[in-house]
Amino acid sequence: MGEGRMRTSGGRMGCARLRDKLMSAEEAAALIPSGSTIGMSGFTGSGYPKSVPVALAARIEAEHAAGNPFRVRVWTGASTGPELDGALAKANGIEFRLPYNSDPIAREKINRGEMEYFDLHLSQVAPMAWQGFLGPLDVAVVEVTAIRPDGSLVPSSSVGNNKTWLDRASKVILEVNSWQSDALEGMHDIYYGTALPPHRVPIPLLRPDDRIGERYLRCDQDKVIAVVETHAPDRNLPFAAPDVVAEAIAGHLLTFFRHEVAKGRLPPSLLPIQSGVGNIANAVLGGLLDGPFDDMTAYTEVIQDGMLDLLSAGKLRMASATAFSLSPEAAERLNADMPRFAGKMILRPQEISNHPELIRRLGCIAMNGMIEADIYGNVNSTHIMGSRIQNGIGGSGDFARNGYVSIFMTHSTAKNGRISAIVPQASHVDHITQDVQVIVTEQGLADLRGLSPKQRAKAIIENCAHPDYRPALADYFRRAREHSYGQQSPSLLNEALSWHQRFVETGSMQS
Ligand code: 0RQ
Repeated sequence: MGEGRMRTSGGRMGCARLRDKLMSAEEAAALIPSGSTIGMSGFTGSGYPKSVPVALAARIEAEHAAGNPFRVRVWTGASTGPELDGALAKANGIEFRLPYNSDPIAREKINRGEMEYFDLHLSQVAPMAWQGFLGPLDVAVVEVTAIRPDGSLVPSSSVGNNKTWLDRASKVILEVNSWQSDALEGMHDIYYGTALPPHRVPIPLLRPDDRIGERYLRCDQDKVIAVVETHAPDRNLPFAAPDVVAEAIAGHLLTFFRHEVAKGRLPPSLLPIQSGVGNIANAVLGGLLDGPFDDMTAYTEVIQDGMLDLLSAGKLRMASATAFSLSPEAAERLNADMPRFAGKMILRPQEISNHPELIRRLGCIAMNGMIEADIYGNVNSTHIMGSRIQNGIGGSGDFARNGYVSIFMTHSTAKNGRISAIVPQASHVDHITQDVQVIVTEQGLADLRGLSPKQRAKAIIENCAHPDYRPALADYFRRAREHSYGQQSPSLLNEALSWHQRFVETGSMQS
């Protein structure tokens, strides 16, 4: 990692006044009172503070051991890492959490009812904070790459809600992480033009590569109570190599894209792609690497391994996101080669990367994973058996409702075939049928555009359901058509959720 691009004096701590606030993570954590609402940086395991949360967790454990209650409320960009959500949840220190979590310890606490969790659209977090809907923000704890001589901040590997946390919080703690490449400087585009109604104006972004803001985060130096130096990597989980199921899903999607281009409904370079994270999403990006589409763009939440490959190969012209989500190898590759990638990537606040106005204007191709879909195409992205949270809705709703075409992907079964991902009725609904246009499993693709509910059911059962479950779904639909109270979306109310109940009771949806 190169040093010395932005430095005038003081290395990454260019501002003398803020350098005076340098202290240990323990000293900084001691400045956070119990009951505080803390806005932390961090999005999909990148750019989250790595030492103050650990020190805070240790302090909380000590307070608990001494019989003193101590819990905090935690807001972030999205998921973070074990040093933040994991450490604080393990210490039983989080009373309330928003807007997205994928940490297994925090997930368990939420599902045991020991932690309150407000799961919301990622585009809405900053506006809701500004509107005052979420209450006051006491402290911001934000990782940055460097502090410049004028006190402005070079953002880290994610932007998330940092602009809002820095502006809204009464006090600010900064972690300056020298592990982050200093070549990140200049990659960010921080838009300060948002306002509350009735003063809102159109956001002047017309193409994914437009720059509409500033390169640095502003920060009121008077609010900074501590600066902590760190040198620690982002979470960077390795990706599993795409399995045959993921590759089959990618194959169906690429056929669909070719078909849409041939029909003139998509341009040859497609439209800006949004892709979720995970095995299937990565396989789709891998498929695009070998596909016929050139000069593509991405307007998305995260830049993952597959996007770096597309950028390297020149298939993807540029990618706009709010964060990286890379495997350790890809992170190393990026850090080593950052200047080459830098001109092709823009990191923005999540209220901009996920903004409904911009997603609609740009015509994003939204591709997201799901837990289950019902035969009418209602999609559940968040809850297992209707009540256990998996992660959260994340940005899937922002992109699904506003995209040019909205695609959901999943294996047709889960838990070794004991669960069907296509069910008579979704046990929880995040995306209503109007927001779901294409469903893809390894079995095939159901193009639901322009179809009525009964036509959708036929397409989903025939194209997407696993053969082990297809006859039972077809039988349910046939009987629903005979006995349902109404015939717009035929349903047998006393049977619609019986597959889930069977799983809860027997460990399998199979009868
Ligand atoms: O559980 O870990 O206990 O085995 O759910 O499932 O198959 O690994 O799939 O990692 O792609 O996640 C919807 C959760 C899919 C994800 C979801 C169980 C399964 C496993 C994970 P185990 P897989 P993925 C853009 C937008 C919402 C956020 C979003 C997600 C676990 O895609 O969080 O879209 N989406 N953000 O066994 C019971 C079923 C199941 C099931 C899977 N039908 N019933 N359990 N599982 N299907 C994001 C960005 O751009 C950042």
